[in-house]
Amino acid sequence: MTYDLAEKLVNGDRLALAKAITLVENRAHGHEDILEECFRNRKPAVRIGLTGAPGSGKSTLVNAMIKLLRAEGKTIGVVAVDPTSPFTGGALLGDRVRITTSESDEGVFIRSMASRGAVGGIAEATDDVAVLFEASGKEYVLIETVGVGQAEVDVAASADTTVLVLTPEAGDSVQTLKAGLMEVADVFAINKSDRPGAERMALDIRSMLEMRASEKGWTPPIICMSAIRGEKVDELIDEIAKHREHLASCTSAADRERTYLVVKLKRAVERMLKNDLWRGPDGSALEKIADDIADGTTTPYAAARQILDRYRARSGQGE
Ligand SMILES: Nc1nc2c(ncn2[C@@H]2O[C@H](COP(=O)(O)OP(=O)(O)O)[C@@H](O)[C@H]2O)c(=O)[nH]1
Ligand SMILES: [Mg+2]
Repeated sequence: MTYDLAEKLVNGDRLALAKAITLVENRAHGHEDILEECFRNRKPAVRIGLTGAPGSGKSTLVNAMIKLLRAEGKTIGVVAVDPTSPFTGGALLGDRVRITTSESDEGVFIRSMASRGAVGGIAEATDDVAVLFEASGKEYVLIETVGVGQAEVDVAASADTTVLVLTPEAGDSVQTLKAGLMEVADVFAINKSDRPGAERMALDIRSMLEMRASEKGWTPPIICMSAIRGEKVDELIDEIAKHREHLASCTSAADRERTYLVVKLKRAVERMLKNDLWRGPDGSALEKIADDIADGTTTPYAAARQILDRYRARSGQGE
C-alpha cells in the first residue's frame, strides 16, 4: 500500500503527495517506508528557509515568490509551519495571510502544518516533507517557520539559503533580535519597506554585521522590500541565487549534500531512539519514577542514568 502511494507520488499524483505528507506529519504507520522510497527517487531541490516573527509578512512574501518563480516555469513545494500557542491551541495572530495559488496550477503544492502538530519536531517534519516534494519533482522547496527559537536554527541547518524576514516597525529593533537568528540569516529581507524606517534598520543591521567577522566569506545582503506590493522580490530571488553560487564556489554540491545528509541521519536516529526508549517499559515506569523523585527517594539525574542503564541492558548493550 505504502509502496503504491510512493510510486504515485513520484509520478506526480497530487492526492498521493497530500496523503504522504499527512502520514509523515503524524509519523503514522508506513511513513518510514514512504520516506525511504521517496528518498531513493528524489532529486535535490533548491531549499529556501524563510523565518521571522509572526506578522512580518513571510506568507505574503512566499506568495510573491511563487508568482515570480512560476513565471519562470519553476515547480515549487511550500511547507509553512503555523504558529500555534501551546496554551490556547489557537493561532498567535489573527491577521495572517494564507499562501495560495490558483487551483489549477499543478506546479505548486502548498501545505500548512501546525507547530504543535508535528510529531517529533518541526525541523525533522519540514525536512521530511521536503524529501516528499523532491521526490514529486519540485525544483524549489520553500519552508516558512516562525523565528522564535531553536526550531528555526534547526530548519536553517537543512535549507541551502535562509532568509530572515524583518519589518521596520517599532519593537523589531535590531538589538532585540535573537542572536541565533542573526547568525542563520544568509539574506536579510526588510519587508514592509513601504512604511517608514526600513533604511534606518538596514543601516543598523549593516553595522551589526560589520562588527562580527564575516565567516564563510559571505556578507549577507540586506534588501528593503515590500511583499504586498511585490517590490524588490525579484532582487531577493537574485540574492538567493547569488548565495547559492557562493556556496557552489566554496563547496561542491556533493559535499553540501553530504552535510545535509548527516543532519538528516542524526535527526532520524535521535527520533527513533526516543520513540524506542519511551515505548518500552520506561515510558510506563515514568509515573512511578516521578513519585520517587517527588518524595526524595531519588533525583532526576540518578533516575535518568538508571533509565538509560536499563535501556542499554534491554537492547543488549549493557556495559
Ligand atoms: N504594509 C505592508 N504590509 C504587509 C507587507 N507584507 C505583508 N503585509 C501584511 O502583514 C500582515 C501579516 O502578513 P503575513 O504574510 O501573514 O505574515 P507572516 O505571519 O510572517 O506569514 C498581513 O496583514 C499582510 O497583509 C508589506 O510589504 N507591506
Ligand atoms: Mg505566515
